[in-house]
Parts: sequence; structure tokens; C-alpha cells
Amino acid sequence: MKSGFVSIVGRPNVGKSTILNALLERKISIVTEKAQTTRNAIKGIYDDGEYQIIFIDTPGIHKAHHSLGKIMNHDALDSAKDVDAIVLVVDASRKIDEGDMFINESLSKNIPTYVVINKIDLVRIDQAQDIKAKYQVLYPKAKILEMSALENFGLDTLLNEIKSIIPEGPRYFDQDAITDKDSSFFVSEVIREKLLNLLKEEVPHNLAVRVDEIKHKSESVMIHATIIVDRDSHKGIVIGKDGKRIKAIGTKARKELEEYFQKRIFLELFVSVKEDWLNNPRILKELGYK
Ligand SMILES: Nc1nc2c(ncn2[C@@H]2O[C@H](COP(=O)(O)OP(=O)(O)O)[C@@H](O)[C@H]2O)c(=O)[nH]1
Ligand SMILES: [Mg+2]
Repeated sequence: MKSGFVSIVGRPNVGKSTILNALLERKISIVTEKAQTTRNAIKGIYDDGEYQIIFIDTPGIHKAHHSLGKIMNHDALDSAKDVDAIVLVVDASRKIDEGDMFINESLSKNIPTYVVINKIDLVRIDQAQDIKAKYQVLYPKAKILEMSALENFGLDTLLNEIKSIIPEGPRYFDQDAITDKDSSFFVSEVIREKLLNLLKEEVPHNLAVRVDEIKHKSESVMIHATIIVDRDSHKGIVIGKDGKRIKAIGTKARKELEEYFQKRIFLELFVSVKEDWLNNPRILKELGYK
């Protein structure tokens, strides 16, 4: 059998999690139109009997303004160290800037690298050629591939390229494993995704979701979760007028979790203010951000 680890890295919002989900043909990692949706390195396990490839989805590398951001950057770069290949995802519609140069300086030059020019659906052919040429200069040894993860274009090519360099190795995870994260992690991420989708810019970046209890019954699952915000005013925003917003968030999360567990879900959401939790090591640890 052939097996190995492949890290998916890049700036925020370029489509890393979308690519992971598309490669594995299921939702492992949440996707939103907001930057910094992914906060943890998440492994998605591809296994076709012949190959087991462990893809690591990572937080977008960005200029960090608080401890959580620094942890996220560190996690992302750390995940790209001892791997068999790096998939660097870039947004075809964005110009190369200093953030891209920082990533260029940070990544190991000795690991086989694929630069995936994603969102190719958003640009003209000449623009695509132009950005490809620029990245070939930045990554002389890398293979540059075009992709539209949204339109399912280029994923097979990437997978086949990766297979061509994956070495002989053991099956690291059970054949039917799909991720290294447990269902409690998925529950908190689904709730956070709904929050990100229903809230405006500033609030979602400063909140976290902690699952306090999951009780499995024969025909249903009871879930208690706490939404942690970092200031009082955000609590009101999350709850909304007459509790309307939190109700909408709960309904959306519950529907998706019913699909996932194939059971009826009873979801209770609480909101708790913990000032400046994004800089509090104890709370960050408690929330699983290390
Ligand atoms: N137009 C277009 N949008 C995409 C494509 N891939 C991802 N997106 C969108 O880009 C946004 C960020 O995607 P996400 O996977 O969360 O990016 P990440 O932060 O790098 O993990 C979402 O709104 C996606 O739907 C693509 O190929 N084309
Ligand atoms: Mg992501």
C-alpha cells in the first residue's frame, strides 16, 4: 500500500477547506465566505484501498492580531513540515502581495509542492496564464495546477499528481476513518459555521463554540453548547431581537446535524461573555486551540 501526508496551506479564504471537502467528497471542514473560518489543522483521510492519503486542512496564514491568530498561523506552518507533499492554494483573482511572499519564505523548499491556482472560474484565460507564470518563478520546482474547486475542475489532476509521488507505507488510520476529529468537534464547527454565515464581519471572528454535552439516546441526540463571545455587546447581537437570531442559528445547525447523525436533534445554545478570550491561554486551551 502507498500512504502519506499532504498539507493544504495558503492565505485565508482561497478555498483550502473547499478543496479538502471536494477531494474527500464529503464535508469534513466548514466553509464560509469569511476569512479565518478554519481555526484548527483538520485531517481528512482519503483511502481507496490502494492509497491512503491524509490531507491536512489548515488555518489561513495571515497577519495575527491576537494569541489565537498566532496559534493558527503556527499550526498551519507546522502542519507543512513533516509531510510528503504541500498543496499551496492561491486565489487566481488576487494579486501577489507581501503575505504571499511571507508564505513563500516560510515553506520548505525540499518538499514536493503543488501550487494550486484556485477560483480559476473567476478570471480570464490571460489572467490565469499570468498568475501561473508568476508562481512558477516563486516556486521553480513546483507543479502549477489550475483549479475551480467550486466547479469540480482540476481535483482529479491534483489527486493523480499526488498519488504519483506518495511512497510505500502503512495504513496510518482505519480504512473507514474519515477524519482525526470527533463528532463533538464537528458539532461545534457546524454551529460556528452558522454563526459565521448569519453574523456581520467583526462578531464572528471573536466567538467560539464549546460543546458542553452530547447525550446519545436511541432515537435522538441531546446537545448543549455554549457560544463564547468576547464582549457584552456581542452577546446581544448573537441573541438578536427577541432571541430571533440565535433561534435561526440553532435551527440551521440542528437541520445539518440531523443529517449528520441521522437522528432527531435537541440543541440548546447558551451565550457566555468571556472578555478577551482570544488572548487567554487557559480558555484557548479549554477550547482545543492549544
Ligand atoms: N468562485 C469560486 N469560489 C470558491 C472556489 N473555491 C472556494 N470558493 C469560495 O471561497 C470561499 C472560501 O472558501 P474556503 O474553502 O472556506 O477557504 P479557506 O479559508 O481557504 O479554507 C467560500 O465562499 C467558497 O465557496 C472556487 O473554485 N471558485
Ligand atoms: Mg478553511
